[in-house]
Amino acid sequence: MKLLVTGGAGFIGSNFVRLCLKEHADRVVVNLDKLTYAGNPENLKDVEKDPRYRFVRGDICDPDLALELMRDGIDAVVHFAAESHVDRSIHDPAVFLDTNILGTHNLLKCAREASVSRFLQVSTDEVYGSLGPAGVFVEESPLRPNSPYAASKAGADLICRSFFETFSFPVVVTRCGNNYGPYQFPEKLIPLFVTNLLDDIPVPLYGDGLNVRDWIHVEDHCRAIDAVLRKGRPGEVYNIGGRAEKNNLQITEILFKELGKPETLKKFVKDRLGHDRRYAIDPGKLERELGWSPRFTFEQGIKETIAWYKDNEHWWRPLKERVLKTY
Ligand code: NAD
Ligand code: TDX
Repeated sequence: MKLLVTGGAGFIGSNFVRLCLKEHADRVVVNLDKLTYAGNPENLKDVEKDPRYRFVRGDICDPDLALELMRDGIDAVVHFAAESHVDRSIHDPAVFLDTNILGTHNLLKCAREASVSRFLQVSTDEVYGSLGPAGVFVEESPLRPNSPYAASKAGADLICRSFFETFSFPVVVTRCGNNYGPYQFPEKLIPLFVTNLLDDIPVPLYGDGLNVRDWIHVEDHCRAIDAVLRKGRPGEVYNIGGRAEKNNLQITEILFKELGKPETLKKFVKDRLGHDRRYAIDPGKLERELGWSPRFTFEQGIKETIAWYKDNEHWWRPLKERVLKTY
């Protein structure tokens, strides 16, 4: 199977490309990535010479390039490329609309033209909006996105839906919770806090620190995407989650304990605008229909992740500079 992976130089995309090459000898992977501030060829250094892997630097909004790549025997598109950071979308929404909505439409249009037989849209639980203290997101939950990022992903999901309903184009959509693991850009909560603490720099907790996210190890997310790619029903949405709800203060306490750091490094700061209070995902459909289940508990996954950042300072140190320069 020949895959076009978009955004494969980012956090989740690079973990997915590595998993594909390692576990599926029959797979060829073309990685289309613009290398924005979040894209990093270092993430796939270990596979760059693999004859089954090809990197193409380019924009998913470029119609000629996308069509040319897809016409070169692509069987399926796995679409990760996106602007992905909520805080940046509050600061400047425009690029989120260009990449996440128009870019997705461009890929769908080209994939349809090239008769690609499967298109997997990697989406997020944030399209469902925010929950109160009870309840979970199911695939039928209404889309109520609150940040420009979430709205742009919801827009992309709906264009995907329209391609299935209108053209019978075989699209599947996955919606996952918060990922953590190796190669995550250090602007997101866990890698930001871990790398700050390793340098004895205070960690900024937004608001009261009680916002809840549903965490999943990136490898479990990638295995779920792989299951949907192989066995998911066209036109369907599959929620992905690790049943590991934690508030930000609990995450912070775990990191402080694991790294042996003093409470004085904990700093409450002004809240994020429109900060969603709680996400919780029911991954039951994926478990029942496709036989997926997570391999990592949060406790095991976070220990391994902290160890990875400790051992890979050469990877994250230059990116900390980049976080500051690109805002
Ligand atoms: P990331 O920001 O680490 O990586 C995004 C990648 O997309 C980068 O390599 C970047 O260079 C590339 N890219 C951006 N704009 C592009 C363009 N116009 N053309 C080509 N490439 C472009 O993001 P991530 O955290 O790995 O997220 C990947 C996908 O998964 C996104 O679609 C995101 O919405 C979704 N998602 C993320 C999470 C999470 O917790 N990180 C959870 C659920 C869903
Ligand atoms: O410095 C911080 N302090 C803080 O308290 C940062 C960066 C975050 N937070 C809080 C905000 C959230 O409640 O931590 C929580 C997690 O924040 P992020 O890591 O920015 O993730 P989130 O906004 O939940 O979105 C993530 O999960 C869903 C990804 O960035 C999205 O791409 C994905 O769709």
